[in-house]
Amino acid sequence: MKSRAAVAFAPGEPLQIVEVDVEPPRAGEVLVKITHTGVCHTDAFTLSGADPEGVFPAILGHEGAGIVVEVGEGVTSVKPGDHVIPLYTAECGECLFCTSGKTNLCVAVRATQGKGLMPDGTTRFSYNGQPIYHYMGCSTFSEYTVVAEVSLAKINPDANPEQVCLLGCGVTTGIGAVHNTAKVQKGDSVAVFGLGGIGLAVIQGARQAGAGRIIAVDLNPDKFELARQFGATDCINPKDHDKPIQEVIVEMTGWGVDHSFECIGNVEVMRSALECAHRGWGQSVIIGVAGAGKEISTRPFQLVTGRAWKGTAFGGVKGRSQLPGMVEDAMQGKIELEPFVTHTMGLEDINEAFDLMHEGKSIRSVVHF
Ligand code: NAD
Ligand code: AHE
Ligand code: ZN
Repeated sequence: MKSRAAVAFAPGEPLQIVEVDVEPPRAGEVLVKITHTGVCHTDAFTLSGADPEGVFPAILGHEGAGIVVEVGEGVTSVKPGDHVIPLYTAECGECLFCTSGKTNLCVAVRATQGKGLMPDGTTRFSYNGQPIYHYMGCSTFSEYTVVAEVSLAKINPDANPEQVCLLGCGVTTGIGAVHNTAKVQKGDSVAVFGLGGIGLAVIQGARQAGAGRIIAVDLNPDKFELARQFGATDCINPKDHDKPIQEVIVEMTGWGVDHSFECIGNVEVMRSALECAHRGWGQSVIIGVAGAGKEISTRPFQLVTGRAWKGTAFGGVKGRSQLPGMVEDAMQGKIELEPFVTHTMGLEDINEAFDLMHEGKSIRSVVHF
């Protein structure tokens, strides 16, 4: 079948809106009509060429919502008409990781996913007879996409897709990082570096957890209003200080914060986030994705004196078993999504979503088909 899609033909170039060919779903696969997709910084990261797993030409996008159109052989958990959210972190329920009870990092389709391929090692997309790669097992920048059955969460059909698509990545990641990875407790202090969709979701999660002080950090002061609305108690801009921001936060709090979160993808900021954590027990969670070749560093003394460095993917959330409940939470107002959607646009204007992100003007742009 034909599908309108935004194709990344080469790194660093704007996406091109073209009509691609989509093959039917094979065994264990599902054809989904995407109705809405958010644009996450990770899409921009891969488009920039900094992603070691970036392959081109590809159809990016991994924060979508849609409706099942057709299922391949053996698919039993979804049927045509079901409303779904594609998952870049699959949940097969059977692999070593799924059965460990320790992680959401299912490996069922991860190896082929990282190569831009379906689990059988081929691609369902082509343009003028040339293959187009998939992206993060989702490729939500296409009106029709094919995903593995294990990469689909079935959700309440009454949910607002323009908002719940954000549970496909940004909001789930931030909230999940707070509850599943850091396990923030009532009264704990928190510092959040980077106030995009991820950082603001961390703030929302921290407030849900009953955190005491929530210190929000960004270079762009335009982000502070929404951060306060979500629950930040202090907003600080590193540009306003003549000493390292970790020193500022340690001075503000006495010994540092119980939990810090890096939501940017900047290895220097990752160091600041670790070093503003409380002596003896503070922990720092890396959420941001750093480019090829980047490495983190700190004095080992920072760890010797009790700080811990952690990381999280998709907020530790198991997509098929936990995301439907998060959609219900959003429908009941327990998770607030509306303020994240600062811009909406049709697929033809998707490059504007990337421009708005780079200019610091948007939190989330949601593209509709
Ligand atoms: P975004 O671009 O919307 O937000 C980033 C924010 O960081 C912006 O407000 C920007 O002004 C701020 N910033 C940039 N440099 C800064 C600095 N030096 N100090 C302070 N603030 C700074 O991005 P996003 O969509 O919120 O994504 C954030 C990061 O999280 C990205 O690296 C993305 O790839 C990553 N991410 C990771 C996961 C995961 O599962 N681990 C999931 C989603 C996104
Ligand atoms: N491809 C990159 C890694 C990118 C990465 O870390 N992705 C996050 C999700 S970002 C969503 O916006 C993730 O889930 N990581 C775990 C995984 O299995 O990909 C690289 O460095 O190769
Ligand atoms: Zn994302």
